[in-house]
Amino acid sequence: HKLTFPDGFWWGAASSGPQTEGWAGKKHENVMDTWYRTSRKDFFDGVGPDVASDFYHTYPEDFKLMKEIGMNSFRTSVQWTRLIKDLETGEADPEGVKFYKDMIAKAKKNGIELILNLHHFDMPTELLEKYGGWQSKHVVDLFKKFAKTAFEEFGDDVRYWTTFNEPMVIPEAGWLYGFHYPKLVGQGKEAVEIIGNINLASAKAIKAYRDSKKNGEIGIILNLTPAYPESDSKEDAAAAKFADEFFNQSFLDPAIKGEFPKDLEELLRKDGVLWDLSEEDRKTIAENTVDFLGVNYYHPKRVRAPKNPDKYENWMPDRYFEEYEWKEGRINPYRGWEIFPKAIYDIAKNVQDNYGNIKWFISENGMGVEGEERFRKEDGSIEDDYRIDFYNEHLAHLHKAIEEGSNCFGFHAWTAMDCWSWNNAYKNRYGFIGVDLGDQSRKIKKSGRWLKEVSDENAIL
Ligand code: BGP
Repeated sequence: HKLTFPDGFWWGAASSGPQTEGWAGKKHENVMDTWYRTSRKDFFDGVGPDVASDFYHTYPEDFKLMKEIGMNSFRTSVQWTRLIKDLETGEADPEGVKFYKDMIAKAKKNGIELILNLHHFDMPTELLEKYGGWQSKHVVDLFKKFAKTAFEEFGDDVRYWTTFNEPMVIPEAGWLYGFHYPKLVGQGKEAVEIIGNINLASAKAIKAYRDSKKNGEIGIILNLTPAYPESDSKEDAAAAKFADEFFNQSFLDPAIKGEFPKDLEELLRKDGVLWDLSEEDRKTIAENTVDFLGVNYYHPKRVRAPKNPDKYENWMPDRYFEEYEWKEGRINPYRGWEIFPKAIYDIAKNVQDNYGNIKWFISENGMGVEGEERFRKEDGSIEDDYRIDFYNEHLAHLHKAIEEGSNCFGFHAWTAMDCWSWNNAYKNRYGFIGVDLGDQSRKIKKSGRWLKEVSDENAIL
C-alpha cells in the first residue's frame, strides 16, 4: 500500500565537486587529485577526477535532467581547491566564484533546493604536505577562512549548508586502514588527533556561518554505521559499544550535544591517545552545534570482541573490536556491501531518543553496481529494478520511523548522475542517470523514472 511522507519532503540526490566537476578552471590540487595523478592511473584505468562527469561544463543540462526525474533538492560541494585562490588568506578566485554562482542560479531556475557542503575528503595537497592537513590547528583556521569566503559569496542564495561529509572517513581511510590518500595504516594516535581537529574545524565553520548573519541553516553529514554485536556476550556488547562510540558518536555527539562521549574520552585518555583540544577549543565545540543532521547510510558494521587485539604495533581502535561477516547477511552481488535496510529505522530511533529528536535527513543511501551495462535494454535505458527495490525497502523503514515521530525531512540518494569514486573510478555505478564516459552523454535509468513518480506522489507505492 501507499506510504506517504511529510509535506515538503526532500526527494533528491547527493554528489560532490571533486567527484563530478573535473579539473577545468581549478587553481589547486586536492589529495585525491594528487593520488590519481601520481600513482593510481593504472588502478583507475585512466578514468579520473581530471574529467569525471564534466559537471563543470554540463551543469545547465544536468539540472534540467534532475528536474525531469522529480528531484526537488540536490547536494554537492564547494571545492576548497576551486573557490580559494590564496589558501593562507582565504581570498576567492574569481573564476571559481563565477562557476559556483552560475551553478547556484541554474539549480534555482529548475526549482531545485541546493545544499552546499564544504569538505568532501578534498584537503588541498599543499596543506597536507606543508602542515600535515587535519593534524594541524593552523589548517583548521584556514578551513574557517575558506568557509567564511563561501558564506560571503553564496550565503544569500544558498539556504542549507553542511561543514563536512563523512568526516570519520578521513582518519579511518587515510590514517587507520590505508584506502584513501595518504594511505597510512596503523596510525591510531594521529587518527584520534584528526577526529578532534575536524570537530573543531566544523564548529569554527558553524560559528563563521552564524557570524555572517545569513538567513539559513548549517549542519553536518555523518556516515552512521550502526554496530551490531555477534552475540549477547558481555565482550561482544563491549565491542559494539566501542565501535559505536569511536566510529559514530565521536562526531555525532560533538555535532549535536557539543561534547564527546564520556566513556570514550576516558578510555582514550587512559590509553594516552586523547585528542589535543584546549579548554577554549572545547568551548567552541560546545557553543557551535548544528541546526540539522545529514546521515549517510550504506551498510552496518557487524562486530565482536577482537580475537587478536594486539595485531597492530601502535594504538589502534582494533584493540577493542573486530568486524566479521554475518552469515545471514544479504550481500549486494554487484558491489559487495551488506544490504540491511532496517538499520535506517534503528538510526532514526537513535536520533529521536538520544539526540533530542533533532531534524535530520538521509543525505546518502544507494546501491553501487559493477558492470551495470549488462542491464541496458534495447531502447538504451538501464533497467535497474534492483536499485528501485533497494530504495523502496530502505524508505519503508524510514517511513515507519517517521510514523513513530522521527523528525526526518528528506531522502537523498547517492547519486544523480553516475560519478567518479575514490575507490573504484566508474566501476560501481550509482546514478539515477547514466553517464557515457565516451561522449559524456546522459541517459535516465528506470530508477530515475521511479523517483519522478515517488516525488510527484510524495509517497512510495
Ligand atoms: C560515500 C561517499 C561518496 C561516495 C559513496 C559511494 O562514502 O560520501 O563520496 O563515493 O560513498 O561509495 P563508493 O564510491 O566507494 O562505492
